[in-house]
Amino acid sequence: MIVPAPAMLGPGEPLGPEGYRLEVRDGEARIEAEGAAGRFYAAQTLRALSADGPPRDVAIADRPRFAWRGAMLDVARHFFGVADVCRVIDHLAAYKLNVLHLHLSDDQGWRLAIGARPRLAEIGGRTAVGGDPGGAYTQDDYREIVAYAADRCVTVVPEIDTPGHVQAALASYPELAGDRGSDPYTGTEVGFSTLDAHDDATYRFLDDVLRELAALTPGAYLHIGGDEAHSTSAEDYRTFMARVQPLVAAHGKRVAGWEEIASVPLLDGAVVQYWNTMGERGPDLARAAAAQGARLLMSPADRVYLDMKYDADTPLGLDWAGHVEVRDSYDWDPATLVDGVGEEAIAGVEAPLWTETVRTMRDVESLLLPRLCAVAEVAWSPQRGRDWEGFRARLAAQAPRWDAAGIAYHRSPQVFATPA
Ligand code: NGO
Repeated sequence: MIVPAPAMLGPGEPLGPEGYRLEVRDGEARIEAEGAAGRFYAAQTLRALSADGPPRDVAIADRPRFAWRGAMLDVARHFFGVADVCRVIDHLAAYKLNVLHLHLSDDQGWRLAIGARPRLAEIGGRTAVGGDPGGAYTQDDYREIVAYAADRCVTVVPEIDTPGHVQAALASYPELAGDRGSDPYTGTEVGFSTLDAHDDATYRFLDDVLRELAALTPGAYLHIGGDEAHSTSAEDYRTFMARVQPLVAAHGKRVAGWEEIASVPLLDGAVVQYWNTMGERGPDLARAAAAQGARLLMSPADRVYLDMKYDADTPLGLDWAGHVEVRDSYDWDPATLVDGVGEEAIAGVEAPLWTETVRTMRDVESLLLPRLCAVAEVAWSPQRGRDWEGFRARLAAQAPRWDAAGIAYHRSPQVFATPA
């Protein structure tokens, strides 16, 4: 029936900005909500209830467990145009996810035109993994994505990855590379590139980028990456983060970053994205973030990295964090994942889709669905209202709709009796 399962609030419980009451009686629907988001989610629920004909009578009182319910698309390793990104936003909105994090820059490509630094899109935009075609959004393209998302109650969180993962920027502006090399890069190694933490030109560059990015961003957060800066010393990383965070704040935004940023002092209001379930530092970094008063965004790779293979036969994807089947994405509780990081420290849940091996929308959808539905329910529904068997049955019922829409979802044997 519905994905995700409704919270079923008691009569006196507040709906909050995203909650709603929906009553259907004798074919007539009545909606109550405090704001536009609540009304939108009520309508999405009604749409799901009406998918196979007139809805039966129901009374639902619902609101989300977490305020940040997201997915990330890496448009840097492979580029996806406006229409593709809008289709991904449609999938998010259908399951009441409200954040699209766009990974806009990496070693292999730079994907957003910056007026003050035109070579970023011109040169950095040309490349992609494996010599595949590149691409970059004009600022109008980007505004179109942001507006399409806003119409569906989705906020775009843009990421410019720093101080590592910057080879496309160095190839565009070799003076930022010093003597470290500025050749374009189309491989898939990580951790070899870095900005210079001691060069003022680095911060003039980032100020230009962050100023234009902030102006394009109605949401509160700019994501500054911070992951896998293996060519930046710990001391330089600290220096760099102490100078970049105030730039974000100066443009009126809050900082988001991968878990590594918790190793340095953070500005108030920062969000730290926990991800690395294979390394030893992840849980310590998550606790360090909470101890600083930052809030955690839970993206455990062995649960919600949607670029991980489902099983050994999955043709696409990576497996450094193991295989991630639908049930792995569903059967976990964000509030008990890391000792010392409880419900109140958690901003939400986000599922990243990295695209080293992902080149087409069919590729994207086969990794996204059905795991995105599991992520959506983890982020929306209270833990006590969730169980795998019930979810599995509701998920299987989605398939005819996906078939009719020509969506290339993965027919996981955990969910579907018969393969494709
Ligand atoms: C890591 C790495 C990315 C890779 C991804 C592949 C983070 C935060 N940094 O996650 O560069 O694309 O794994 O799964």
